[in-house]
Amino acid sequence: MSKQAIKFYNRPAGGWGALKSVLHSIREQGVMVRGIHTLLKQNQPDGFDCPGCAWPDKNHHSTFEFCENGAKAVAAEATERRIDRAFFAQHTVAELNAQDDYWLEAQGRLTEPMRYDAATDRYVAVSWDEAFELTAKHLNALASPHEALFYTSGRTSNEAAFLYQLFIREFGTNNLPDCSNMCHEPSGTAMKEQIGIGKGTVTLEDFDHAEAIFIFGQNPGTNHPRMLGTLREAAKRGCRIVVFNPLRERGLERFADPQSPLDMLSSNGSKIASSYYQVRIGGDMAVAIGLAKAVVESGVIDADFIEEHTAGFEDFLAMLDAQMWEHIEEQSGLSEAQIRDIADIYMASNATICTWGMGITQHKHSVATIQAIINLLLLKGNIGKPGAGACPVRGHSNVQGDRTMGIYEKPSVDFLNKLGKAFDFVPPQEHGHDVVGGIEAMLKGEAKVFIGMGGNFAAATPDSDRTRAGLRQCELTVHVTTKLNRSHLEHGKDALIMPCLGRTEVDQQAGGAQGVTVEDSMSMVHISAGMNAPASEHLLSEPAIVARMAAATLKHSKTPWLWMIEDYDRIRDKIGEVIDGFADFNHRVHVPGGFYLGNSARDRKWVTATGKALFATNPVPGDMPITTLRRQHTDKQIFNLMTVRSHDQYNTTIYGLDDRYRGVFGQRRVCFINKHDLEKMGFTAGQWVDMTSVWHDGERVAPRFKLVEYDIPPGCLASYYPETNNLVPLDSMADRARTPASKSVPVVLTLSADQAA
Ligand SMILES: Nc1nc2c(c(=O)[nH]1)N[C@H]1C(S)=C(S)[C@@H](COP(=O)(O)OP(=O)(O)OC[C@H]3O[C@@H](n4cnc5c(=O)[nH]c(N)nc54)[C@H](O)[C@@H]3O)O[C@H]1N2
Ligand SMILES: Nc1nc2c(c(=O)[nH]1)N[C@H]1C(S)=C(S)[C@@H](COP(=O)(O)OP(=O)(O)OC[C@H]3O[C@@H](n4cnc5c(=O)[nH]c(N)nc54)[C@H](O)[C@@H]3O)O[C@H]1N2
Ligand SMILES: [Mo]
Repeated sequence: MSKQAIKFYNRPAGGWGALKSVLHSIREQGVMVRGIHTLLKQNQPDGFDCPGCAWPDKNHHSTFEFCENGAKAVAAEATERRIDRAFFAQHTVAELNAQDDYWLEAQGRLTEPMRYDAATDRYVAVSWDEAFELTAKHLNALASPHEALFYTSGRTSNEAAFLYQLFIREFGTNNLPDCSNMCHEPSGTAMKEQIGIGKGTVTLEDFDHAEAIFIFGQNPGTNHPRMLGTLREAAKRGCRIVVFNPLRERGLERFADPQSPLDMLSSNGSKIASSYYQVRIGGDMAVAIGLAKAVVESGVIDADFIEEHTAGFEDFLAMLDAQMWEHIEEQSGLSEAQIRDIADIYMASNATICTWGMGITQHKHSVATIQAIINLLLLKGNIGKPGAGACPVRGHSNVQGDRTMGIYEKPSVDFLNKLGKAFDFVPPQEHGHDVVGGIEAMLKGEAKVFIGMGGNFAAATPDSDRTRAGLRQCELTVHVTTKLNRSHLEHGKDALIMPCLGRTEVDQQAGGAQGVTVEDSMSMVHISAGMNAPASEHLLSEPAIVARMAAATLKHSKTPWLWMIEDYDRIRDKIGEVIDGFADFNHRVHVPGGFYLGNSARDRKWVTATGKALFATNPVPGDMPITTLRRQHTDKQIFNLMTVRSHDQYNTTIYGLDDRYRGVFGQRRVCFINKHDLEKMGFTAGQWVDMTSVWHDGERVAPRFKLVEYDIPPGCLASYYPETNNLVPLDSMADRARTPASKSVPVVLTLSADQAA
């Protein structure tokens, strides 16, 4: 572990530092030989899909694509460390719960199913049959199937997800909250309404043809490192790359590609962003509207496209006309002149891609912001032509596929009808709970059983104290999981841990070793097969866990659950029957590289109410939550806090305590703050502060963060998730999409009572 330090980082992202870090994580997990062998099978036609992120790789081809954080994800799964019943006998749950997330993760892979024993406050071993029977007993004892919540995190394969949603719907509910609710939900909501499909319209090849790429609210150097390789190629061709981010993120400035000897030998790597705009937190909507205003004024639009393919243009023009530059400047933090410069880049480009991440989606106005970005693309016909399009960059490696498979609390009638027909049952029609709704239902005692297919619900969700109280009130919590995490310790009255195989491991079933499939951020579907020996002989695959849980619970099901999992081709045949675009699935998925699912908007087929792409007319918000609060509390200095990822974490999984590119070492409890704000508050860098959120229903506190002076706009702060999740109020969320607004948390800072290091 590194010593605590704050050091300015001025080298490019990637480079030797990344190589060093990979070797370090492999060594740390004790898996030198196996680790390297495993890495060589990552994203290969005969290998497994990287569990790191959802960025695609070219045709799943056979040259080794290096990615530091993908390597960390793999090393973490392939670790030699194990926790078994002896481990749980040594520690009470209260003791384990006093440990931090880094420690919990570092204990290694879970090896056998465990059940909570209240008498000793310990987890004790239980057989799989007993675990499934206990789950079935609780589920069948509920007054209504709607009293159960079934969460999904986005690593779950298509096959497991398909079986899981089928089980849940045969059980009788659409309560399928998932990590998407906290992630790209607003992208789906916004795009479905405007262009008729909630997925990105570009493929990786489009990045070879784009003349401009606009990157909003994303930190690929850490979260999608392979994207930097793509951006580097584009930059080298002369493509203009414009970045919008309150923080100066190193990976977006310079990158040394470990694949490139020249980059590795130069001390400076390659330049990525041609221009970098430090917008104010939540200011992107104002930027996009300002850009549209400038473009329309100049008249450089694609009039034929607008005429033939869009609706709502007149209303859109009227809305733009009513927007005042003063208001746009104030909200965006950029000047009119800067916005006009960017508009010039946009107008000069014949093919522009806009990408975005959590810096856009995790705000109150996220849906409207994404719609403003889509409006901008529509103005120049930048959807459905080579080198152009909308690119929401997904997080979890199969989060998009899970949605495609029906992990959704608001399924369409058409989907339910097909599912019911294929499996001869009547699916429930009423919409279910999303993440926030599920937490509220637990707190009201209306949800009593929580089942988590992967993920870490207790840590990833907002308003941690409340969420955890909700989980503790449940009759039963069940977690299908690979490693120990907070959610197993903030458990229900009865609780089960069901350890499963990871993606790098051989999944042996009656019909032989099985592969599973995943869909990346650009709708490519491919097969993934592990090759490591399972971490323990007691592990089951996710599909097997779902099938056995379903068989134990659903006494009258006509679905041949156990037969389906003998050979996953059988599951895929059914997927082909139910899900659009998956006809002949088994045949197509075995073609090396997989297949493209297609995208209607890319073909300029608009599956919307009007049959056209829609210009949305949301104006620049007059009521940003932070502004309203500042007006109401003139006695307080209210900051806008964004909760972001460090370089050494995967969501709630903490791999290490460094955030190399931001110069933070050996620690995580830091708060990035502007120099002038430090002066204004009379604070100095290195002091400890407590953060208290300002909200209508009381205070929430996160104690002790070290102040780090940083290049960030005034009034804005950044700190890591999940340490700050307790500050995010449950009802602070995106309009319409209900995504927790974890990138705009109003907080005040006070010096901590204890200033000792
Ligand atoms: N190694 C690693 N890889 C990951 C993950 C991980 O934790 N670790 N997580 C995965 C998941 S699930 C996801 S969703 C993705 C997340 O990947 P990102 O979308 O990159 O997520 P964040 O780290 O939350 O970073 C958001 C970025 O948005 C900026 N930002 C915050 N607020 C605003 C704003 O108002 N406007 C603008 N323009 N920018 C803003 C922040 O400064 C930061 O650079 O990564 C995936 N990949
Ligand atoms: N404040 C704040 N909160 C956020 C965010 C933020 O930016 N700020 N980001 C949000 C986003 S974008 C997301 S996607 C969510 C993430 O929320 P989740 O998806 O719920 O959280 P993860 O941390 O990715 O889940 C990690 C756990 O997954 C389990 N796991 C790992 N691999 C496997 C596997 O192969 N199978 C199974 N069954 N389990 C596995 C391990 O036990 C590990 O502990 O968090 C959200 N929360
Ligand atoms: Mo995510």
